[in-house]
Amino acid sequence: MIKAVLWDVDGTMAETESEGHRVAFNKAFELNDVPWRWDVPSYGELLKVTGGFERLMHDMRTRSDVPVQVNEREALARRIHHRKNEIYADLIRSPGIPLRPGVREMFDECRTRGVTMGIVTTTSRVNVQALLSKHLGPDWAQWFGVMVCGENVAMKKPAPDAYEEALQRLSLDPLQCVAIEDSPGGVASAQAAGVPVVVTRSVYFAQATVEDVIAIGPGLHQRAGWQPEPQAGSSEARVTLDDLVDWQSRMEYVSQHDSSI
Ligand code: XBP
Ligand code: MG
Repeated sequence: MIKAVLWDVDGTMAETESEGHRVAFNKAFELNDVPWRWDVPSYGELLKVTGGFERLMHDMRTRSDVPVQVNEREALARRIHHRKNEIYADLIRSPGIPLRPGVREMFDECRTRGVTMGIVTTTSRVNVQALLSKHLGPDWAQWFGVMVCGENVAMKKPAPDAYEEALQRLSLDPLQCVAIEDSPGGVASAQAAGVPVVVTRSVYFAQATVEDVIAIGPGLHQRAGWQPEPQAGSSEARVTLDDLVDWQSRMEYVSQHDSSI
């Protein structure tokens, strides 16, 4: 039996990247009087760099209209990133971004059946707070037995640090857990810590190559389109905790390769 379900946040719990973080970054650029804007496709490329601050620093290295001094560049990036997170929290409050379908049901099922949930993310804690307080109410943190965010680790995903930290805090072995992820970086991070991974495809990583996961599918809300197929005979229309347990015990590793390259 699984002891803990470890959740990624952005892309997995909610589609927060395009209309959340990206829009907030663009607004923060505007308010900081810089002419940069990230459109939907180019932000998809930038998502290969995990962590909003790191993503911004990476993008700034490709631009000529940035402070020459590294410390000034970094200070500007910190200012913009801080403002971005404030704007992101406002966006999450209103108009809001829904949880992906099937996520709330899996949260409820884990709680009812006494399976610990953990948050393992490269995003900042304030962003998790904004999203989950909106959807789960003021006691949202009590839903989770552990929370590891970007600021809690030396190396963000795809490094294993975030998952290793969560396992250590929970005193669990990797094979007592399942990670739910959407991105290749997140998958790599969980795998490097030895945690079996279930992938729910997100908008930005719909095509991305994913290798050696225990299941991959379009989302927790439906049983169709999953590989391996969920077990027969469920009365539910969605993926359930029993399906996670079943995939975890079967350990039939599956891969999907990017067909666009
Ligand atoms: C995804 C990320 C995050 C967000 C921005 O995190 O890479 O960096 O895009 O967050 P995950 P910050 O999928 O692991 O939840 O600006 O707070 O870094
Ligand atoms: Mg993600």
